[in-house]
Amino acid sequence: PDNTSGLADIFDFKAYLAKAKATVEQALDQSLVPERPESLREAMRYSLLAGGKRLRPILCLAACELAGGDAAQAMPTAVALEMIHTMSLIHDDLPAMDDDDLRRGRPTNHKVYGEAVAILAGDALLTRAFEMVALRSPGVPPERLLKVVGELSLVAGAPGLVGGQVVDLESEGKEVDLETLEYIHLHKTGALLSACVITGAMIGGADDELIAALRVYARGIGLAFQIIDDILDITASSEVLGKTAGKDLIADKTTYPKLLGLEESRKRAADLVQEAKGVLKPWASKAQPLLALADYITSRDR
Ligand code: GRG
Repeated sequence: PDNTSGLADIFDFKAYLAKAKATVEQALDQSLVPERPESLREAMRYSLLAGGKRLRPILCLAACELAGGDAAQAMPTAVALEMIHTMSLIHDDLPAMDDDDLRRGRPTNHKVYGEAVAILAGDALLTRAFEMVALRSPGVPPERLLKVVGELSLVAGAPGLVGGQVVDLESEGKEVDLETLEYIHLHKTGALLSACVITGAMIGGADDELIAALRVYARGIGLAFQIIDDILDITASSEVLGKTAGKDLIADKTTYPKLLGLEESRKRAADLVQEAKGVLKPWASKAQPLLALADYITSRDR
């Protein structure tokens, strides 16, 4: 039935999220078979199946449906996006980078399997991500898959996550300006979030107009996501001096609240979300999951 009026128009986001998360968890669980050697498979599974909000795959599936596609066709790409996200977290936690002992409430990958295996598990997840798209996406026209591979290669590499991480590392202990801070966030976090909706939409057969709107949407929610992250670091640190917050205070990391103040940061995040939602207006009720996800990202408390 067409959800265009009356009570049927009330979108049950909680149910949507729970269902999407469950299907994603199942697909992630099935994505690492067969895998040899067993020790590598265990290290890959340890981080890939460690929980997390699964925001990236869910954004991908929602964008595919918005574009008129079948979400099941985008699932291998949704899994690929979570693999890239997970490998970036494994590598980010390494002693050579952030040197973290805990991730998602558990010991980090290298703490359990050692640095060499953690690096290789990350490498294997990154390459498996491309395999998911190129070789494990039945039924999707090859020209769409080629576009998805292109998009993923841009956001994972120097023009995306890796570039953002390098600028972040180079900025450590320095006062950076708003432009540099936004560069870091747009590359480290925004690029992959953007790829989620763009690749999902590509698989669903989106036209240029929808792709352009989704790029604006994704930039908005990506930056808002990071501003909220910075705000949560501060508010959490004033409650309990948690590990991340404590470390950030010591490293004197530049954050939005530091540059703009807490109130202005909150306002900036809210404005970005409004802008993101605004561009999807022409797609009306079909955009409901993405509209609700934009709110969810800014209302989260962890
Ligand atoms: C991709 C080739 C390649 C290399 C990675 C290490 C690195 C280069 C980049 C670092 C990227 C990084 C750690 C970005 C931060 C991303 C971020 C906002 C993580 C938190 O995301 P949530 O809140 O976490 O979605 P959950 O646990 O819910 O998935």
